[in-house]
Amino acid sequence: MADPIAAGARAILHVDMDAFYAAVEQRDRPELRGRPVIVGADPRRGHGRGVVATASYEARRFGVTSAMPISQAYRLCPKGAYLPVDMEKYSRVSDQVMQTLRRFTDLVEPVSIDEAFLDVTRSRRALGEPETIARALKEAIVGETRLTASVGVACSKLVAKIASDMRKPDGLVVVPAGTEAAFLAPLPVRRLWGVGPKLEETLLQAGIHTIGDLAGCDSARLERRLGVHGHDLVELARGVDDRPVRAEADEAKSVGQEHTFGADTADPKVLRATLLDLADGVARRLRSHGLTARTVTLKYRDEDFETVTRAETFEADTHAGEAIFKVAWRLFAGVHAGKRVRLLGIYASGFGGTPQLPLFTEPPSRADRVRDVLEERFGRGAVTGASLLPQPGRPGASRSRRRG
Ligand code: DCP
Ligand code: MG
Repeated sequence: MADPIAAGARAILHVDMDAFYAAVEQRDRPELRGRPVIVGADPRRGHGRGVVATASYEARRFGVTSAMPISQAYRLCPKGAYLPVDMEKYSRVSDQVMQTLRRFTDLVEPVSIDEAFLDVTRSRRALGEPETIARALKEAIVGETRLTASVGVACSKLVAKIASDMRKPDGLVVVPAGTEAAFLAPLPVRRLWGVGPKLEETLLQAGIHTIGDLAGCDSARLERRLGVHGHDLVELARGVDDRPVRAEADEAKSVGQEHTFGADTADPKVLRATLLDLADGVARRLRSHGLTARTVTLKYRDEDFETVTRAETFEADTHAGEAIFKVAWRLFAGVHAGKRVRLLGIYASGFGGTPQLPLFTEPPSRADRVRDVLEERFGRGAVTGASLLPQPGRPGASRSRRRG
């Protein structure tokens, strides 16, 4: 029998809906229940084209998986029901699920369309043990949406996320405090957060197959061998992960702008230009409110709907487009592994909120001032991305010519 999560530790839940798109379709079309359902067919391009977004568990028995070409799925499972993606509907259901989760705590961090972390440490007095909360939460989701979710309960995001995946569908896995390392040890290294295909290969070549192998490594030696991150990796393998659950409410206290691409893109020029444009927009909004910001947050969503946010704090407050872009670009470089990007956003927060020019920050650069004036006169869009502004000697402009 599992011990309850230790009283002083954090209680983190990871919730992930089961076969999400397919489950929504089976819910809405009873004739599809119990049948293999494959979502991702593109009716405009004929059923043989496109990739599988997801497959119901019945279809997975035939070997059909996400991201597989539809044509291959057809060969494996010719009797399946092939449906187009109805993004609007799934987004609506996703909102409903997130609302349900927020009844259990304010600390809900959605990470993709069907997945979220919750920190219920402070809900325990009112709602009971984390496992009790997890059961109530699963019931609430079924009650509100008639869909099932799998839940992992642990003291960290890393372990909770791996746990939610262990007994899908409709699973509940609790990893008691102190048993993280033992829980992780038999799993393959690729299950660890941050281990992509390239790093996996390097580790396998070094004879490190399981997370337990990794946990037993000397981090200094590993660091020499891998170049970087050795220490962090070994810590993660031992189940040490202090990342906080970040509620989206943070975004409300910030000035921000997002852009969803018409078609997902990996074109570095487009991505860079978009970030420049977003940084510019955020800087302009800050200036128009007389605000400066201390923290820049990048929101990044890839073609698989995986969403990450990364933040960095300045030494001094700023409202300059260039400074915001520089940080956003650095954060972007840290998360972008080459997948196609669906959405980018930049948020500025931690306001030095006096509605006047702050004393200790640089005044707006000449380029920023010029742009504000032009746009006030001619409207938004009168001036294009910062890199296109013809200002000789302006760092943003020359940098873009060099790298762009
Ligand atoms: N998705 C997609 N393309 C991918 C992966 C996922 O479009 N390559 C979409 C469809 C999924 C949804 O995102 O339904 C959620 O992704 P999950 O990885 O959570 O997969 P499922 O919820 O479908 O199945 P599981 O029960 O394994 O979580
Ligand atoms: Mg899911």
